[in-house]
Amino acid sequence: MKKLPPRVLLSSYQPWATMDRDAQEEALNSLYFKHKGIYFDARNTSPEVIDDIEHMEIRDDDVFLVTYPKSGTIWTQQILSLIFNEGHRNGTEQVETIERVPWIEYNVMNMDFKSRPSPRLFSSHLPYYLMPRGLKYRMGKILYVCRNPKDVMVSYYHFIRMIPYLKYTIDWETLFEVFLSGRVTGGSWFDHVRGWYTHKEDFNILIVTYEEMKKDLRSAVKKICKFMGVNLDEKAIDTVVERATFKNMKHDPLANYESIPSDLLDKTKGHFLRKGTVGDWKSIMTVAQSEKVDEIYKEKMGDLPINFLSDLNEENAS
Ligand code: PPS
Repeated sequence: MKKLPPRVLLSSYQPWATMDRDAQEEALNSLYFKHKGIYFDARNTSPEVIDDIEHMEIRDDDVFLVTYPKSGTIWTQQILSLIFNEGHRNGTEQVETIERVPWIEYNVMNMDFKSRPSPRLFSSHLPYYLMPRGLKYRMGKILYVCRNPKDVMVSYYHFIRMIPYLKYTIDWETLFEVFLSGRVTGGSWFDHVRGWYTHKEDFNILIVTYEEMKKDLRSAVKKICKFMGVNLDEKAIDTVVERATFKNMKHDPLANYESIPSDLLDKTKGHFLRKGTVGDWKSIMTVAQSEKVDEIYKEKMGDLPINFLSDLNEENAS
C-alpha cells in the first residue's frame, strides 16, 4: 500500500460557523486532497494510487460499478454480488460485499486485484477520465448508478456527521454550499454525472438510476443481469431482489457495512443504511435551497435526456 499523505487534524470539535476562513480551509484540507480536478478522501487514498489506476490491466469480463458517493453504491454492490455468486445467494459463502466488490481507489483492505479470479467485480467513485485506460476501449463492463442530487446531498450530510476524524460539526447550510461547490469526495455531482453521461459512448456501460431501482427493483435486477450476460432463473431473481431490499440489507452483516472500523465511521452517530428513500431531501431542504438546486440543474444538466425523480410520485425530473 502506498504511503498516504499527512493530514492535519483539528484538536477539538468546533461549530463550523465559529471558525475563521483559515481554520475552515485547514479543516477541509485535512479531509480532502485535490487531484486532477476532483477531491478525494485523504485518509484512504493518495494521488499515486489514483494515478496508477489508469494503468490497471482490464479483463474483458471485469465489471465496474461506478457511482457518485451516496447514490446507491452499497445497494448495487449487494445486487452484483448476489447476481454473480451462487454461494452468496444460497448462503453457503460468508463474504462481505466490500470484499466481493472492492473499491479501486480506496483499497482499504489492501487487496491484490491481479490475483482475483474472473469475473472480477469492482466499485469506484471516479470520474470517467480517471478510470483504467482499457475500459475506454470498451473492454469490461460498467454499471453506472446515479441518484437525484437533492437526496444525494442530504444523504451526504448525514454521512459526514459519522466521520470521527472530522473535527468540526458541519451544519446543513454549510454542507449545502460546500456540496454545490464540489468540495467533497467525488467532486461536483453535476460534473460527475454529466461527464459519465456524455461519454457513455466511449464505454461498455449501463446507466441505471437509484429511483428506478426503488420504483421497480425486480425490473432493474433483470436489466442488470441482461447487460452482464448472466442468466438467472426466476427463483434466483427472487432471491436477489429479496436480499437487496432496504429492510433486509439493513440487518445483513455481509452487506450493511456495520463492520467498518469505528476510527473510520462512528456508528453511534448513524448508519450506511439510513433511510433508503426517494424524497428525504424534503425533510431538511428549504424551498429556496431546492429552487437553487433546480436552477443549477437546469443550467448544467438541462440539455441531457436524463430524468431524476426527486419524488416517486412525480413524473418530472428535478
Ligand atoms: S457510499 O458511502 O458512497 O458508498 O454510499 P452509497 O452506498 O452510495 O449510498 C448510501 C445511500 O444508499 C442507501 N441504500 C439503499 N437504498 C435503498 N435500498 C437499499 N437496499 C439501500 N442500501 C443502501 C442508503 O440508505 C443511503 O441513502 P440515505 O438516503 O442516506 O438513506
